Amino acid sequence: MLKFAVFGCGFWAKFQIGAWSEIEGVELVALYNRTVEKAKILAEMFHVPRVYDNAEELLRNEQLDFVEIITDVDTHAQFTELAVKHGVKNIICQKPMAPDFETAGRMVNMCRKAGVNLYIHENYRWQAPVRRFREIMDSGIIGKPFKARVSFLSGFPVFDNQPFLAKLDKFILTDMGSHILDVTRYLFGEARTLWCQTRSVNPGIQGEDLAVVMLEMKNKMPVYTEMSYASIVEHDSFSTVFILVEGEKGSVYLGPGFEIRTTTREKTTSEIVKFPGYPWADPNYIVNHESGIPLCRNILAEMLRKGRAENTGADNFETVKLVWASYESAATGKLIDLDSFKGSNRQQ
Ligand code: 89Y
Repeated sequence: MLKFAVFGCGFWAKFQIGAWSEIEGVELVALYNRTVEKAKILAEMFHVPRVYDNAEELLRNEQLDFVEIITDVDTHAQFTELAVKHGVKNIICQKPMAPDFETAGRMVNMCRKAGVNLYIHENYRWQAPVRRFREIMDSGIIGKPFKARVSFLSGFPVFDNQPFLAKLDKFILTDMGSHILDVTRYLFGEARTLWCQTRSVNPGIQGEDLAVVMLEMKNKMPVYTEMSYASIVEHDSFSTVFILVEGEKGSVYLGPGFEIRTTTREKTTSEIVKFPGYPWADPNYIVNHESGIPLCRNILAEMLRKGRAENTGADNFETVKLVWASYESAATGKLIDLDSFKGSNRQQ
């Protein structure tokens, strides 16, 4: 039985704890939140024995195999450092890893030097339709892929559940770009260059709510990605992603209703990807919330030395790099070479 604690009891905590509650072999022993009342609500819901409003006290009192940090992004580094100092050997941190590229780099290095495993709770690549999409693509039925589009266009009232998102200076690329660009890496490997444009469309929000990122992958594929919370479209992508990949022998399209359509010169076949629902999950986010379960299982397998985790800090740093290279490109109008991107020299 691995014992763990969760730091932060905001909107996403319920769903990440919900995912762990479906998994054998782990026990959530304590919750921390600045406002302890919020921790008490989740403690009651998930039968967690102890709550704290002091993170150091929690770390002093509890014997932990791992912690999961689900606090505001600005505090991820601070809680990571605190956990490292208290000898926690496995740290899972919510995406986006950090509020900027440099801090993410520091977190990865700090954990590496301390011999601590850092994992990032980045769930979109674990969504059932995305996993199935990759299986079909890898089966060879469409031949060698040569081009793709990864698209998230939504008008979902996202600020109702997560009002702080409207106050972020950097919004959609950090919030959704982290997912969309990570799915792009999961499906097509690393990128060589990117070029990005951003816009702010919704009135009254601080950051950008539209971004278009054009990548050239190292395997030479051009990949067009787009993300928006300003879109009024017939088929809203919330809370998944639509993907089209074209290959020499056909194409695969993941679209509305979790339907995957595979087209060759002979025919088009269709399958609807099915996955279970859970009482703790919000039906509007169901595919998103469900994906926490395979993600947590994968990290647990590595902690138990029974497998390799995909979402390591070092791996996710490559996604973070794409996010911040996109901001750099949007600000300068330049194509960014990713091998030489070391962060922005300009004042952000
Ligand atoms: O914060 C975001 C996430 O990770 O998935 C959807 C979301 O809740 C709003 O964009």
